[in-house]
Amino acid sequence: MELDISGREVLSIQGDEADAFSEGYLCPKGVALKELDSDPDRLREPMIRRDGVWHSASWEEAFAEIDRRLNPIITQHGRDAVGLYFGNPVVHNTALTLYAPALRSALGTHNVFTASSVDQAPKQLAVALMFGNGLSMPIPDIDRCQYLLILGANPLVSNGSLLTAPNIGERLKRLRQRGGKMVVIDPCRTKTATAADEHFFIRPGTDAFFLFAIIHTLFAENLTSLGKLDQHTDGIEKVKSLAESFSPETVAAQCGIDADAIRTIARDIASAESAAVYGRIGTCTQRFGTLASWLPEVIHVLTGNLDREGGAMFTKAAHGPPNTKGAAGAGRGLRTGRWKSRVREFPEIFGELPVACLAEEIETPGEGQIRALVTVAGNPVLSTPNSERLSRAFESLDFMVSLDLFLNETTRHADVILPGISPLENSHYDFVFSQLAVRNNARFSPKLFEPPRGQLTDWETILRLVALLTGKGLQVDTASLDREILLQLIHRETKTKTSTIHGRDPQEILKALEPRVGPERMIDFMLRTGPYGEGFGGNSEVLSLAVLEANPHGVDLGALQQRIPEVLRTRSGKIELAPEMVIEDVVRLQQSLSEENEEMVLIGRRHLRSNNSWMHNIERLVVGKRRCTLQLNPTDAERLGLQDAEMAAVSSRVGAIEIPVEITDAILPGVASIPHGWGHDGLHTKLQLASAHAGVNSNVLADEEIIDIPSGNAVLCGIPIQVKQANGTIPSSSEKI
Ligand SMILES: Nc1nc2c(c(=O)[nH]1)N[C@H]1C(S)=C(S)[C@@H](COP(=O)(O)OP(=O)(O)OC[C@H]3O[C@@H](n4cnc5c(=O)[nH]c(N)nc54)[C@H](O)[C@@H]3O)O[C@H]1N2
Ligand SMILES: Nc1nc2c(c(=O)[nH]1)N[C@H]1C(S)=C(S)[C@@H](COP(=O)(O)OP(=O)(O)OC[C@H]3O[C@@H](n4cnc5c(=O)[nH]c(N)nc54)[C@H](O)[C@@H]3O)O[C@H]1N2
Ligand SMILES: [Mo]
Repeated sequence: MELDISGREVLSIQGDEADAFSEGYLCPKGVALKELDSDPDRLREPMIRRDGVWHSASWEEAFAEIDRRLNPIITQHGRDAVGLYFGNPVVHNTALTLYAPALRSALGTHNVFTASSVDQAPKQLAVALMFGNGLSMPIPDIDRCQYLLILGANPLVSNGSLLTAPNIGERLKRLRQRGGKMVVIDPCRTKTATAADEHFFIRPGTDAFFLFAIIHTLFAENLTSLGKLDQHTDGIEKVKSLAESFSPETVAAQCGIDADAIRTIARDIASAESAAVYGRIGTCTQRFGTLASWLPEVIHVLTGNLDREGGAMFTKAAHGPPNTKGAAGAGRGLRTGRWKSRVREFPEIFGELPVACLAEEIETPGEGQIRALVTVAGNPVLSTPNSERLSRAFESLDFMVSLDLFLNETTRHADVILPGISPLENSHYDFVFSQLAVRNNARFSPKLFEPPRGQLTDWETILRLVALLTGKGLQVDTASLDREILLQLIHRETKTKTSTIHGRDPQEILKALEPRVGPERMIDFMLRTGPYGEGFGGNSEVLSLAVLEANPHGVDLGALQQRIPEVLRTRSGKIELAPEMVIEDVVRLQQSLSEENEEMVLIGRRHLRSNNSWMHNIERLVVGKRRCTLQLNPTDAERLGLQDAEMAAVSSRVGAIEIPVEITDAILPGVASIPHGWGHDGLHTKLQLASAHAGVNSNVLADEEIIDIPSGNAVLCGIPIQVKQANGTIPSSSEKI
């Protein structure tokens, strides 16, 4: 983006027309960085809560308080007594991404939770088992694709996510202009569905049936054609036999989609010059999340669209992610279950436990009980299931510390809040989303402003915590700790046979990175040892941080390239089409074929001017028509005796809320939708504007006991609910804004 500034003031923000990737597109939340930066509610000093009252504190006081209260808990009860929750913005903040691992290992707890388990965990599990690494996501090559099937995603509003494509609306328009076809499968006629050639309503939670029926058709009609993938794939016969029982006729009623329509989609995918299937929140956060995330990749393989131009391809990010490291073509695969959650005995995956298990781990006494919690850029009280239980559990903790920008629904339970700095005071390099992008590209955004005097940067804050947790005390030299951490990374790289700096002297590499420090030094190191880097060979043309600094509009590294078999890191060196851990769950799917449908289920939705739970304190993002409503189909509204804008009472096994109704035929009968991230009740928070546009928290209704079994991901789409008229309450005037 392009920012016009004067002194410490932002005059305007707009898209950067010259950017190598964005085409100048900017979403309203980007423009809102100006207000985020100047928001008077944004915390600028550490806060300590004593006897229920918040006090601003100096950094020294805040760290002393953490040392005084957290360390004795660890000494007395062990490292597992501390829980750790990383929220979604950890991956949007370069310093947090780079230094979070140090905090994690300093804490040394098994009780690690992240927003992944209310999001993409099933997809990561599926691709890790199939391709050997959790970040080896096949990305729909939408700039060259000729047939795109979208399930449970609304990229015209969300702009992608596991498919990073700025200005995706324009890109999808071009897909159709060049004769390509776009089909959307969603219980809602979303903005994306409206822009597609075809939209089919689907009953929530039934995508695995639908996808299996496509695969059934591919085999039944001899439409499979693996091409070069054939020699790299194991498990085809297994998939074929599993698909046998899911004919289009068998699943049509469950899905609510015609058998003929399913067959046509299967034939169209098979005959298209290139095709990709993209599933997102609707396919991940549902009861068959892992199956519905695995099956699109099976379709890609069976139709030869995996690793094909215009199909689904593997991005090769410049910072050198794991699927560019080590020996090419095979690896260690995924190991899971190295430890288990204490109460539900859920196995660890990628070193973490499902956040749906967090409350019970705090509440249940015994060895390993969570007594203290550290949250980093997360708002689990609004974002994860059974909010009221979680809120109570947080209140019962002996100690809680949060790294955040705001005093909100989660951090109000903390004893100490350590404020992050403004995004404009942080430099930025996008690790995660450059690994998920539809073009290989890299860019670096330097910080615009110095943080206020005395304010710690995000990486210094984490290193101070690391120091006090590892016995280095309160007075630590963060610069030397930073050097130590980097040296470990360098050592590991110089010991790796396949690295471009194998066998080199770590001190020499460290010296070559001078005079940079902190995140910039790490980024430079990663770029120079990455797949486009110069390997510290002195070639200044090749990618390094200096090159990115000289190219402020970013560097285009080209369209996605074929990467099979090089990208694979499975033990077998093959694509594992039928991983054990996934196909075990097919039995559960088969059983549910004969289950009675729930009368009413809840799903969620997103809005262009809303970002999960935390950007509602910005005027330009909350003004306008009321958005936190219960969408209902007219037939349901009539059956329930509910009028438009009337208050409905909605309840589930775990909670109840009241919310105004919005009647729309864009939603399937039997399905209701509420956006998540609202419910800013204003109690003990400092979010003035958000409290005036409070809305209600849909996750009060989400049931922490209903999870996708293989991944442990929370089910946020397809929650059984009851809806009725509320007792005469009318919406407050502020709600009407
Ligand atoms: N404006 C905006 N953009 C965002 C975000 C935001 O909050 N606001 N959040 C960001 C984040 S963190 C993420 S993870 C992404 C998410 O990106 P998306 O997944 O594209 O976003 P959603 O709008 O939640 O779309 C999910 C869709 O799934 C549908 N759905 C629900 N249940 C089912 C089902 O069982 N089957 C099928 N087929 N569909 C179903 C819903 O109707 C909805 O249209 O967006 C990112 N971008
Ligand atoms: N029902 C339902 N629930 C959902 C979803 C859904 O579709 N439906 N979507 C799920 C998804 S996809 C996601 S990703 C999760 C998100 O879950 P979370 O990550 O737990 O929640 P966020 O709303 O993203 O809150 C982010 C927090 O980070 C803080 N923050 C933002 N930037 C920074 C920073 O730079 N530094 C620091 N220190 N703090 C910062 C904000 O103030 C806020 O408190 O929600 C999930 N919950
Ligand atoms: Mo997300």
